[in-house]
Amino acid sequence: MRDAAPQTIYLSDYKPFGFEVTSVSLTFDLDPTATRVKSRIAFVPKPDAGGRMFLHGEKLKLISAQIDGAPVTPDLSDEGLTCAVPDAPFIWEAEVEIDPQNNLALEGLYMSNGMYCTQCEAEGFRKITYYPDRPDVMSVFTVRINGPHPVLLSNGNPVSAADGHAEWHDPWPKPAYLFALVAGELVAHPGSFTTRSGRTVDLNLYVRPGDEGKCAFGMQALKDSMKWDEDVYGREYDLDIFNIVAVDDFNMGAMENKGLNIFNSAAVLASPETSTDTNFERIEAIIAHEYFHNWTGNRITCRDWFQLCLKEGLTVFRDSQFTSDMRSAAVKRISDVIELRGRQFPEDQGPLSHPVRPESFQEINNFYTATVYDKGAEVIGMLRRLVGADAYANALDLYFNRHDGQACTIEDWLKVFEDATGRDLTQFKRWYSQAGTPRVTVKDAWYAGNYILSFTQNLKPSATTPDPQPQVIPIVTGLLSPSGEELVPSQVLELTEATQSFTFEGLPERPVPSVLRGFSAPVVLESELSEDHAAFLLAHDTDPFNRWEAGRGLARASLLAMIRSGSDPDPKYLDGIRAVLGDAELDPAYRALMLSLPSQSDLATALHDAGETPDPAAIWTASEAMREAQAQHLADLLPGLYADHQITESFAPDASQSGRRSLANATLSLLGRLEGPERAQAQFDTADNMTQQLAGLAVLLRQKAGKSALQSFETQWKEDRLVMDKWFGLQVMQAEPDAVASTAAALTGHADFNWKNPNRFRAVLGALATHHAGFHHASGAGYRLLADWLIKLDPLNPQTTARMCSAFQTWKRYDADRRALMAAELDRILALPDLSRDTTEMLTRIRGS
Ligand code: B3K
Ligand code: ZN
Repeated sequence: MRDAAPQTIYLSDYKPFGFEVTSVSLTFDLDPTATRVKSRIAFVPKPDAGGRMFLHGEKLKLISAQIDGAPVTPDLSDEGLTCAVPDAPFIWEAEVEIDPQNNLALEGLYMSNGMYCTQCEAEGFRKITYYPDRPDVMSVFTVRINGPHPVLLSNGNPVSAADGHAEWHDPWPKPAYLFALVAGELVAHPGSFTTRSGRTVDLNLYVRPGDEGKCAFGMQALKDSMKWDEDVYGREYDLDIFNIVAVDDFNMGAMENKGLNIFNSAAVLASPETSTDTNFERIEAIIAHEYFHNWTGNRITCRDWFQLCLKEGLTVFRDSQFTSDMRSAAVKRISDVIELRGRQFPEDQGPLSHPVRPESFQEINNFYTATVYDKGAEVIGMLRRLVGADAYANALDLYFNRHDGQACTIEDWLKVFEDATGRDLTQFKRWYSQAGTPRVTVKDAWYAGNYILSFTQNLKPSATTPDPQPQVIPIVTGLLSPSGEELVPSQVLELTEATQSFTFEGLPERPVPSVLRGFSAPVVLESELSEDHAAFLLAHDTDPFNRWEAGRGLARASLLAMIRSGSDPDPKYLDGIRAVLGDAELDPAYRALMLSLPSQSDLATALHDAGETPDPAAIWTASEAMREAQAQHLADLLPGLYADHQITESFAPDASQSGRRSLANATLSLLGRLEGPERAQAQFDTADNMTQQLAGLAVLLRQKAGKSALQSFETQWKEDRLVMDKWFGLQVMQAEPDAVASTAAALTGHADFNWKNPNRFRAVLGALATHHAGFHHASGAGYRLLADWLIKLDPLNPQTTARMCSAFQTWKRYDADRRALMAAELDRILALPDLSRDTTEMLTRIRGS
């Protein structure tokens, strides 16, 4: 039965563990259904240890336990064991049995395609053996693995290996969540990296036989990341070996286990024929992210899980910097902001809203959120903007020097910045404790050569932040002359009060402001400036982000007017993007982004913000009409743009080629509306890379001319599970709203719909949830189908189920009929007697009172 009153954990209740752990030695005798784990752990009681010790442990069969060689009989519960212990240093030994093959939650030790692997963050180690499974307990691990598999891996450096066993030693103290073990028939794609101090590190990317051809890109991304972290952060790798393993069954993207990163195969395997440009860029970023965790997460870890943003926000910020350096900074910034608005803003403004550092949780896995990760990274970006790049670099050096080997808090992090810069960060800290997206309004005034910008900030009270206080908001602002020159270059205006004005003196004429350049703070900016002003910035702004943002603002305003009153698309917007598209000096990737429209759920958010009830069908119709208008308005440019951005040289997944493909494919989709499907069919038929093939297929599906292409795609790729995930997902994404639920339902009946695999599950049901007009179809069929599948998945894999519940987080925005339909599905799931703690917490928060 479900726990009637799930336990809530509070940050304010934090207490250190009563013992030091000075060494851990583990021996695994691998067996699919009866793996034995022997542990030998050296504990040193702290003065107030109190003679009893609690160790976490879940779903373990205890075979034996000893203290200093004498058998003990601990008290067992569902959460772990309690045992009387000496008040002097002692050795704990235990043997447990676990069942990896039937572990379908993919947490702890489990099996994927016959291979053993682990996922311990956040609290999975307790499913492997009894242990103080909390991040502030750090220790040195030695691991022996006995098993017949050719590859036996764990953390650290190899000590010995022979037929049937391997031993690993990790000299760096680490929390248990960074433990990893892999065993199986794997092949290595090897590499090597020489650190700046001249040490040689062996690199390996381990994959299933058959995937060897998909490793080269990931290996290069790893080397690039290692070099970048040395060059930019002065951080060198610290073991003799760095292994990455690709696994098909994985709940998220990847995991930064010390020296043994484990990756969802979708987040590491790449080849031109099977991966899109978007895949390549994402893979490069995730490899960097996990590698960067070696310092920001592993060497310096979190004291408790409330501090998750300490490692995640910082590491996302670092991987964004890396991608900006490797590719285009402007394109990366725009993509990050699209992502933030698409995922984090709805979370921050709905029932799942929580501070970047939450203060309570029931299931920590539910807090690996866009707020902790992406807003957490924005907070670091603001800090860097406020103190400046040099002071940021000094503060990071101090952070690494002061806290290496420690489990830290946000207070430690901010203190480093205060000590390095002399700045008081008391008010800045509110970014970590207050939930919600601040709204900033701006007004301007002009008199006698003075130009005044007045800002107001406002944060809506919420359950976790009932009495919000003003935050420090860095607003990067520049002023342009009426003829489009940069009159006052970008500077940081620090908004600290609820209302505050900034005056620019001695200007020859009334300037045109460009506010919140580079999206310098994660806020909603409401400007009283006109659409002429936006059109001017779209034509002239020197800040590439704000130039794009001006276009996006015009598109949004026009779409909202079309939704509300059926008006025509705004010619100012269409003329503006026409000028940008025709400017061959501009990066093609940037021009492609100019063509993209605000997502339909973003439009729903905007309507909701304005106090209106979004109608998904009307939003769909307006978005389609705007696409048609783009196609008509750019008709004469499109064939040339398509032809000029074809690539004749051999495939490279770099920023330059992918930008050209992205613009060509954006024009292909518009051309499809003007000309019919022939051009897309030709591209599909002749494509030698997945980006082109999939873009061709998408247009064919949208034109309802994709039947034979779908079949030939399936025939060509049926053995490639990652490509088949795309095949499953695309059909749902490209369906008309009326057909989304039935298409998804039909796909769940396909012989290859292996729903226990999270990638395949997400390919179909995740696509359903993100198709705004399809999921929110008035029939309620989308809601029902998703709920049916969440009900089916929850008993096996609570983590992925709970994560996908967020599809319902905006339910209260919609009309009474849709609200009733969604509430009924939420209640249907919540009524299940054995619903997991993960899903119960998510749905209870979403449903509200
Ligand atoms: N730290 C892991 C995420 C673990 C999620 C556990 N539910 C991957 C990452 O952020 O790098
Ligand atoms: Zn991370």
